[in-house]
Amino acid sequence: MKHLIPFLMLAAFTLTASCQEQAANDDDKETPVETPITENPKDSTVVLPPVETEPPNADYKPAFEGQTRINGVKTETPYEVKLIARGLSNPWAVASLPDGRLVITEKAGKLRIASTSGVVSDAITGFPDVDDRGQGGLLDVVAAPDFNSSRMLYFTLAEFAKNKSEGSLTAVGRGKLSMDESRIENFEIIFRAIPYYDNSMHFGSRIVFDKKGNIFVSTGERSVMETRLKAQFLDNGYGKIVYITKDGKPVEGNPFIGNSTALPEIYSYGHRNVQGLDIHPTTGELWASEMGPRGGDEINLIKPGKNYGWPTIGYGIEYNGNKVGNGITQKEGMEQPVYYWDPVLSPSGMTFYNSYVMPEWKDNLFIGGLSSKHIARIVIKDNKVIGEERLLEKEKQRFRDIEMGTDGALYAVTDEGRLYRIYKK
Ligand SMILES: [Ca+2]
Repeated sequence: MKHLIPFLMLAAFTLTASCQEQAANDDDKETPVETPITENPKDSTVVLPPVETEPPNADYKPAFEGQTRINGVKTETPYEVKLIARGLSNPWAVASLPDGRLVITEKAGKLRIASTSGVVSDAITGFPDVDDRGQGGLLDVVAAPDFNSSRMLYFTLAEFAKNKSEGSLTAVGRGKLSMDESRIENFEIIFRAIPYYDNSMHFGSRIVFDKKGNIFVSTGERSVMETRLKAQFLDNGYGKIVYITKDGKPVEGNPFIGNSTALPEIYSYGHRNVQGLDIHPTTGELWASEMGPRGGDEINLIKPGKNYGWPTIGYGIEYNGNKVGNGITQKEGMEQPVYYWDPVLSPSGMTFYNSYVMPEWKDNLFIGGLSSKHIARIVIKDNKVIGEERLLEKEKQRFRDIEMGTDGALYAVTDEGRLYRIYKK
């Protein structure tokens, strides 16, 4: 399916193709026109050099070919990028409602609903006080699978202890969107990643429903040396992915049920700060993006009971230049990332693409990059990464979250307060 083209020809192709990604027009708020689908799926036919050209932070070697710096790819289907809203206040998550509109959290503790043309509602209230210092706040949101009848939305947040001096933790809460869409009713916490800790870092915090109607939630290890080691122990909620029912209870069959020293909600462990989660549309498996230290950002395929290695193994170094721990990248009993970046992507929210609108993107993974200021398009085949592309680099935004809309468009929010729509031209 793939064939190599001489690089001289590639240069010409790249120049033409780059014009497809239009500069966003800040004043353009017109309703986009939907394009009827007339074409068959295209094969990815072009193989480019790796998108990363900067030197790595660490001199570690990958565990297998293609684990980092995979060849570049370029989307051939013409698409357009529109800035449809701006002025959001630190949006952290964007998620679809069944009617196609979008719910967007703002870190300080507000929710808004946006139309696909970018008309944004007033703030929806009804949340408890959140710890919005640093990386905390009202974080992820997702609609319950039965939202049309239940009107339930699920959230993650940094929840303060009753005594605020004890700090905060990653919690999962839920509430009902009132009929007039002005407030969240009967908000309640259904899960807490214990214990509380008083800092403002590494809350993890993505939430995703699976086909059974259960919930995966990621947590962080709270960053400091004292807490990061907890990622390797099962008696706490730090650096984990948990699997819970819609009522916050451990799912029957969870891997550590029956282990008296383990929390029964834990599904996987040894994570640093997983800020992206989604379920592969074809395989049904859970994938995660994980923020590493300096270098060492990862994509992981999550399996029950597995240890993903942090802080014992990894491909990054400390921000001060030291090794992390003993500076090893592999250990028996610990999972290798499917893919890693050095230097950083700074991955945040992510979504698999699963619409007929852009057949070329089917089952591709789109990950928001923070310090890297682009969206990474990752092509996956047989659970291996086979291509990488950078999207929206020209926008120079910190991409916090990305969602595939029910209309087959991609929607992305940025720390700078923007909402983008990416759609077939
Ligand atoms: Ca890892």
